[in-house]
Amino acid sequence: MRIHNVSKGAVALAAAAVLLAACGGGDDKGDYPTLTGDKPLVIGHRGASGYLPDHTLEGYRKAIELGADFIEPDLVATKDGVLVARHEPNITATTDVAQRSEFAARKSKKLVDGVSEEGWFVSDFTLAELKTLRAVQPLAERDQSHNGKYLIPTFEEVLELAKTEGARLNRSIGVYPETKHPSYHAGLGLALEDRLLAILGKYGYTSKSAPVIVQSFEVANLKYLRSKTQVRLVQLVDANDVNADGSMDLTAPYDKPYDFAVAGDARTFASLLTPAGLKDVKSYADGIGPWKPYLIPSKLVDANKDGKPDDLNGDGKIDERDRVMLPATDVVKNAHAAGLFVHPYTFRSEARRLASDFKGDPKAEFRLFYQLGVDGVFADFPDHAKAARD
Ligand SMILES: [Ca+2]
Repeated sequence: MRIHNVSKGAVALAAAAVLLAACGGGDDKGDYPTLTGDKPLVIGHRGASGYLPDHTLEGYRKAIELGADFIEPDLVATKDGVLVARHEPNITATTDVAQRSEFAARKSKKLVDGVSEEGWFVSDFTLAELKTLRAVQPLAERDQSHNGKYLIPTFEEVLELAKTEGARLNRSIGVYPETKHPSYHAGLGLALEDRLLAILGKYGYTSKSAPVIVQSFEVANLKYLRSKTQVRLVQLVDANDVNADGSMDLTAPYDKPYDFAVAGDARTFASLLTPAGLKDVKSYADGIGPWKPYLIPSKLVDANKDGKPDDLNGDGKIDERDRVMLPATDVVKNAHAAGLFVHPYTFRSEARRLASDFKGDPKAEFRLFYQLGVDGVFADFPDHAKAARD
């Protein structure tokens, strides 16, 4: 998923604490306000990306060690058609490729979903070439000490890790792959879906009970996958930003699934979350993965009506810490009524990413969303998600 300027989370914190205390008996089933009553899933977003570079076997292993139920590889295709785990086709920010003189000539400009990007792209490298690169931590505020150590894993290596770690720990470790930019990959002649299906088939992952959930921001590829497999599918729901008043900013190109843009379909991401939209999503998917402010928005405050947001924590800048949580929307309720589970993204624990309500405590944000009934959370710090749940 994209990195947004804002990210949110909290209102009835006291109520949340009471509710979860009532659930403290340790029963996994029936006690949570989820679709099934089961515990919400902890999904290690890009591994344990709060601690280690995104999409590395070391990061996924760390997520498992921290208690993640699922690990989440984003999938892109190499020049020779191998699915590997990277957040984006453009690997400039997540690898050391820019320092590799042997690949200097591979730098190029490409259109990804209508947006021009410059850098190094996975589709210009064979798997063997990609394996000579090393991952780096893309966020400056996070630990840079692991840069240059870890390889880019293939999707099969991620499935193997989940299988062997699951056997070793005697618990199910699910894998939650995202098909990244399906239309873009199809345009390169490197369509992701059949490659994904072939690998899942090799592992026998073809049914709803398989430890796999496939996610995408586009719609047509999910419909295609539904015609070929019964593994669980999730419709991701994005937006451009959140406005000062807490409403969603649906500015193009982040206003709608890219295949809708290509097809001239007027529906937006928000259209997918109306009761009618959710019913349609249920025809091809098992759940939704909305950006979390669709579930509980937050707003900036302007108490003195001077047209400028108030700096609530007085640090001289305006960010998440100056936002106040608003009441929850009906999205979780309506999704559950449609039979869809809800896995919002992305929960990030740094204090600057938490709304004022949470007072710097990431667990308070998780508790608010668990109380609302979400069925899982994409978390950069899976240990915090687990601690708040358990
Ligand atoms: Ca501030």
